[in-house]
Amino acid sequence: MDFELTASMMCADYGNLKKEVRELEAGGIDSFHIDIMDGRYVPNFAMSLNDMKYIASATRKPLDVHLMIEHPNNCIELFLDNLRTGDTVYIHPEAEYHPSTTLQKIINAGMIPGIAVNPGTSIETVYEMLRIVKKVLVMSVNPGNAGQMYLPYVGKKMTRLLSMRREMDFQIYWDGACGADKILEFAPKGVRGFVLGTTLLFGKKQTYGETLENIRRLRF
Ligand code: S6P
Ligand code: MG
Repeated sequence: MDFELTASMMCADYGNLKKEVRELEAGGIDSFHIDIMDGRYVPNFAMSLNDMKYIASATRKPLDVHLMIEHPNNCIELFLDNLRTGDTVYIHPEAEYHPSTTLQKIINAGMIPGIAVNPGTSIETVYEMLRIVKKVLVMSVNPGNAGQMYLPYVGKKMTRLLSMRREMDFQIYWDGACGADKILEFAPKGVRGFVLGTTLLFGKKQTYGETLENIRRLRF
């Protein structure tokens, strides 16, 4: 089964970031998920511009930049100028007055445009943006922290979004508390990728390579 695995780098060991990137790459990770926070849109400061720049310089794999910041339009060039064609940038529509303007900037810069949809945000409120974006990052935890509990009501939204892909051209990604059970259930239904954090990838006794291989070997 074809699906993407991306590593949530806010969960990495920052004392050994270079080694972390190298081991994740060697283990077969598809991309690096960068959780940028401003302490206002979410009550945390996980990663910022310099962390993203460093990881962009340390790997040729795609970056998956999840902007949890207020009014990203005010400073999005700082991020776009340091990314590569084909990297993804997600914004939260609630954090922006004119999210379609910001998404257009992402497109014009050659990046893949995405929106992140909070657990409490209904599809109706982001419907028109589904025509613009290529990726929808469905949050199955409230944004801001790793290591939270899965919010089961998000499953229904995931299923609804999957059915809407017939009329619109976007892929769905899972962010938050992603365990093997979620991959087993949702990859066959068409969820294209999964962000791996503390639930499945980081802080385990096995190597990243072993964990990623086990996921690829899941029996669907
Ligand atoms: C949360 C953030 C996520 C987390 C990821 C961590 O605000 O967007 O990307 O880093 O969910 O994974 P886990 O398995 O610890 O929930
Ligand atoms: Mg994220």
